[in-house]
Amino acid sequence: MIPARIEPCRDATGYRRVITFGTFDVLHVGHLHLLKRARQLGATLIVGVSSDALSFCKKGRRPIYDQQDRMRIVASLRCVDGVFIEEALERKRDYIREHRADLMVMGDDWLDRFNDCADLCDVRYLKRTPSISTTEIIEIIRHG
Ligand code: C2G
Repeated sequence: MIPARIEPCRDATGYRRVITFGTFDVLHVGHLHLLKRARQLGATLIVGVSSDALSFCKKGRRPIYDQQDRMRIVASLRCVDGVFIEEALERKRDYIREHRADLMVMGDDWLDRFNDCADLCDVRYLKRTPSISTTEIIEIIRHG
């Protein structure tokens, strides 16, 4: 994991450590909106970036950018305090514990999929940004 730049300090309304997960391949504004909103909910945002192997399992294709580059790009965002590799969807509970998260945020395309973690931290699903996805971007680049 790339260490957090800022030491967490809980404010009166927010969470201390927010965690989220994703492939973040060919980063676009949908990703950015999700990350910024997640960060606004807490003092620190930690992002689990899916490994190339996990990404292949989820999407059935190799990501355009490999995991190291996707990690570098996400880690360089001002709203992100730390990144690590997400090896498996089923390891959510381990990651929440390892990173001492008190809130997990996901887009609502994953609605209710991770409710079993609610005994470890709060779980919130944010509205997905409409009309944009990496898959669509790849299609447009391929076929115009
Ligand atoms: N997202 C969004 N709006 C979009 C596209 C994506 O809000 N138009 C959100 C997704 O809902 C997700 C995050 O951005 O919360 C990352 O999206 P992906 O890279 O597509 O992530 P995904 O492959 O769905 O991985 O453990 C769960 C996962 O690893 C999620």
